[in-house]
Amino acid sequence: MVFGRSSHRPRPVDPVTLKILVAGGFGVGKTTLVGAVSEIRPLRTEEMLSEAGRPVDDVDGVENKTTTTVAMDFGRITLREDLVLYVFGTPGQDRFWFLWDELAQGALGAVVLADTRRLADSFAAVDYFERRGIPFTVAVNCFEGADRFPGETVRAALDLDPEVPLVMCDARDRESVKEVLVSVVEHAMTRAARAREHAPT
Ligand SMILES: Nc1nc2c(ncn2[C@@H]2O[C@H](COP(=O)(O)OP(=O)(O)OP(=O)(O)O)[C@@H](O)[C@H]2O)c(=O)[nH]1
Ligand SMILES: [Mg+2]
Repeated sequence: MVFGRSSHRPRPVDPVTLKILVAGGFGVGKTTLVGAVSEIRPLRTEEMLSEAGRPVDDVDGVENKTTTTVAMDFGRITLREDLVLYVFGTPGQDRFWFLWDELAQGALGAVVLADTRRLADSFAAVDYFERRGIPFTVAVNCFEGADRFPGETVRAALDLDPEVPLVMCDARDRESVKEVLVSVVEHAMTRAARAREHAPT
């Protein structure tokens, strides 16, 4: 009997790992989204919202919010046996913008989470990814009590290119968040394939 590696044994696949960013305005549910979908205990960097921060922390619409992300969220999700996503949540407040360039390095794509009560808070994230050519999906986090708008209205308000996917989601729901992530991956893959087609040979 010969011991050793059998050529017949199915080889475990090395999964492709992709980095996805989750961005959007203050309190739209980024930390919630990463926590809902992650299969590992998510890394969080939450700090208490303080009295001192009250003049600059706009909690209108998320009055029950007691903490805010000061560096990033990190989670992992296996979408398929051969496809693993590392999901990085960004801090929502303007004063942490300096961290974004670091977080965006090597990202395949992004989610811009939006709250229809405070759509303008997500403009900056849309601009950021457009300017850097990073493919993104806009996901409207449907908070209870927030008016539901047709996708076209949100699209127009955010001035999105027609190719940018827009989906409705519940950031607390794993399956809903998975659909958002699948949308980002598909969109990024389509864009990459198109770029390859048009690349000079
Ligand atoms: N009702 C409802 N509440 C939500 C939903 N998503 C998030 N929340 C709540 O909204 C608040 C904000 O959520 P976070 O996940 O901390 O938001 P964030 O975008 O990470 O906030 P920053 O990091 O401070 O920018 C929390 O109190 C959540 O429990 C949702 O879909 N529905
Ligand atoms: Mg957060």
